[in-house]
Amino acid sequence: MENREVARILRETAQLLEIDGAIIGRYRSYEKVAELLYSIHERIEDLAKDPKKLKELPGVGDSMAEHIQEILKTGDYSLRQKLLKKYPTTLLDLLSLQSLGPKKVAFIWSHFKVGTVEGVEKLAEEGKLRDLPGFGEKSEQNILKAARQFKNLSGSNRVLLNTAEEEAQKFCAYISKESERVEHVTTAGSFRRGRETVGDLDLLVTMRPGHDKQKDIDAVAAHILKYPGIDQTLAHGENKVSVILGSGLQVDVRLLGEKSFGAALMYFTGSKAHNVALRGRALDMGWTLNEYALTTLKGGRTVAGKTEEEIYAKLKLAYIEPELREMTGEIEAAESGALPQLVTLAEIRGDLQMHTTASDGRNSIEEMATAARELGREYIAITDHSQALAMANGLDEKRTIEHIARICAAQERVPGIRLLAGMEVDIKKNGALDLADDVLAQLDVVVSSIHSYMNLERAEMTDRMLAAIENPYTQIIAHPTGRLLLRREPFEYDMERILDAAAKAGVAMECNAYPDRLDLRDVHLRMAKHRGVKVVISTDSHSTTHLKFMKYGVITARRGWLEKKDVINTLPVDQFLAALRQKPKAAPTRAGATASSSAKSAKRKSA
Ligand code: DGT
Ligand code: CA
Ligand code: CA
Ligand code: ZN
Repeated sequence: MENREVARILRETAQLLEIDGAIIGRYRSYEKVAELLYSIHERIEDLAKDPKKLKELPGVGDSMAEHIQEILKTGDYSLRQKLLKKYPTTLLDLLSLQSLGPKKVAFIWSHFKVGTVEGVEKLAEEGKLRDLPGFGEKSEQNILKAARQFKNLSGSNRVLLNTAEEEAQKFCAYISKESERVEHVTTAGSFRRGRETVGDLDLLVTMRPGHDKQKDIDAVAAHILKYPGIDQTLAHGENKVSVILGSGLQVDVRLLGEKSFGAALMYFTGSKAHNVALRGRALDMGWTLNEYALTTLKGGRTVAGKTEEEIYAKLKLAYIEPELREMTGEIEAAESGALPQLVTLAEIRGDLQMHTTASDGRNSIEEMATAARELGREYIAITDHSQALAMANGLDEKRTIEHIARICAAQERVPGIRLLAGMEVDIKKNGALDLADDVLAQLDVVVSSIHSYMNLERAEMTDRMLAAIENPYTQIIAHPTGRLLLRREPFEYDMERILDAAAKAGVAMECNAYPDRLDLRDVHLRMAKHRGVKVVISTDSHSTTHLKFMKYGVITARRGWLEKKDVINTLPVDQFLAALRQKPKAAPTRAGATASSSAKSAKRKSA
């Protein structure tokens, strides 16, 4: 189990205890350990192997250690389950609303016996919350807003791209074991188009030539239905199997002969709107297009069907990459030869956001550098959090200077990849940066981002962002909208003004590749491109295992129509550094006073 999963169970227990009227010391003890688990770098699973080590953690005594062992062993905690028998499970949803703490939830529960998000939304709409002690009109509005957001975000069963990919890989590998009959297993649908979340997974199974009779298809279908990951079978037709996996993800599998492969792949990749346009185009040309083939209207002779490429060619269109098939101008562009040459993962040379044990990462500078080098990166920026993010053990000025020196020292030990000294510097409520200018001046890369006061009004948030962009030390804005997919809405601000300002200042916008973020998102990246804003795709890794998330950022960039020239971390390191906004060499107030040294000498050495 991950630390955060254990922490979630402890935190929920604390909240339920508070609602239950437990004394403050009791629920606080759970809360404190939950907070601790978010901030330590060791895996709780590893610590728990040695009971002594577990009890060395602050706030963990004999009984808490036992609770943690129970959670690790059973995946849940008996006290939490007991409390959930007393109260509706939906109270946990209510507790997850940012504007509702346990006190307010408890009050609403005892007063109205309302324990669901819908119920609270209704109370807020009817104005029944504002007069309660400790609520007020503003708080009622916030609760209403949070309830609506919650419904939007969680109302679907969509999953993140990486979750879908893990499930797809396992299932495809299993299906491929029927190797006598199965030629290829290919993903289609929204997953192939690289949408940020996936509703259900669509798989295409092609039968080997000579093995596409119904009895072979039936045999493969029978094999598929024996997949251990299946929770429930929804449908089993002639050439279709639909199942629900244990994780809740639905998978639609189609089985067909290789002659139809291109037509089927095209059809099941979608999007629906793109398919409709292609079918209309085929009709205008005297053909019909379906999942089996492109055929003549009269006589039904097959014109194309084996590959997508030949179908697009017959329709007098350049090949359209799956990421572009959303009916946002791709057909016109394919017609006139104006499709972009989309950026590829192989073109990415650098990764400009990652964390180490200095703040909230799991691995050391050297471990991150070695792992990035193995993935073929030519340069990385180590960007730990700054002091305002106390929860993540953010660095103040003194620690930042020490950290720069450590990055330079690590460079000596990890050749073959250039290490840039960076920081992910917090943008404060007023738009100021969280580190002093003379320290910012010494960094190779300043990445600025917002992690607090995320619910500001649109005008205030716009001004705050503009101030951060206009700060001469900001070079990259990280995860610019702050959204967390399926969990948190983006900040409210005027994106057009922000992008105009970024273009003018030469500040790069990040396409954060972390699968929970994908921020900027596709449509915003396309807006950025139109304005000539430079884009950097970064993983925001908090462990070496996250470095491979780069591919999700690239997919998102491709959905934003970005080309190699739009993404500056496709450049070799020196050109990349030159493409960044050039920040003042030293603080204007203390010119020359601190122009260190270590960062610069490292630059010379590894060039
Ligand atoms: P999702 O699953 O909500 O993330 O999105 P998709 O695009 O994967 O949608 P899905 O799974 O319903 O269908 C997969 C593809 O199959 C879809 O992109 C286009 C095609 N398709 C499915 N049903 C129809 C249909 O009734 N008409 C047409 N033209 N295409 C369809
Ligand atoms: Ca789908
Ligand atoms: Ca589907
Ligand atoms: Zn961040």
